[in-house]
Amino acid sequence: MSQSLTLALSKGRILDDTLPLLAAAGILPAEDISKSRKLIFDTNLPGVRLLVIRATDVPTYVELGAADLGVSGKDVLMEHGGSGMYEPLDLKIAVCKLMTASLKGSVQPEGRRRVATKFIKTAKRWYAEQGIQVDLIKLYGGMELAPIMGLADEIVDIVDTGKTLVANGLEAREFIADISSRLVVNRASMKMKYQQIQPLLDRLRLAVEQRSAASA
Ligand code: PRT
Ligand code: MG
Repeated sequence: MSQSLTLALSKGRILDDTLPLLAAAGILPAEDISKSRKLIFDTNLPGVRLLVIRATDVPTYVELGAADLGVSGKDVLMEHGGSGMYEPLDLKIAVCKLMTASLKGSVQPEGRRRVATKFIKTAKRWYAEQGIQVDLIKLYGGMELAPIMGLADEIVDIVDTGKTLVANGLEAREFIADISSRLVVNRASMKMKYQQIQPLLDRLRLAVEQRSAASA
């Protein structure tokens, strides 16, 4: 008898890269996710369901067992900080870097630095490691605006091509972490549903390898 299996997917840009990987691993949504307002989707596999939710909510669903598996950005996982999950596979999608950035050519103040970010916990940890004293300012988006408006001396944000920074007169300064999306698995599910999860992991691992090989 096969048990049910629930995968929590991050909507937004990660989803576009996740669906081809799932397809290559043999999991197809029963309907077009992009054309639907639904949050739960059946798939071609009996008992396997997809949740399409806010990226920042994925670790919560997986850690608490409301989903067995999830796809989540490493930035989101670092910030969530939970321990109730395994992270068995780097999906190598939505690749980017977490960096600090400030106004082009600006010099950082001698004293405490004001840092705007949505990654408060990650930034707190990183600046402490560097021995830099900061006042953290929580923002929910558009971090680039903060140095321009004098709200902050520096930001911590995701950088991909760097075009957003340039367009706003900013420049990247320090590298904090390489980011990509990861498959996460609830610890209890890994034990209880190992028979179902293991083959899926194998197929996904293969799909990731084939994708890397194709783009190399
Ligand atoms: O919208 P919501 O609040 O639900 O979540 P979100 O905005 O975090 O979701 P979404 O769909 O934007 O996806 C974010 C996830 O994708 C992140 O958690 C990363 O793991 C990953 N990712 C990969 C990125 C980027 N690349 C990226 N370039 N997330 C954001 N960006 C943004 C960045 O914040 C900046 O504004 O793109 C801009 C920088 O891009 P470049 O190319 O100009 O450098
Ligand atoms: Mg967004």
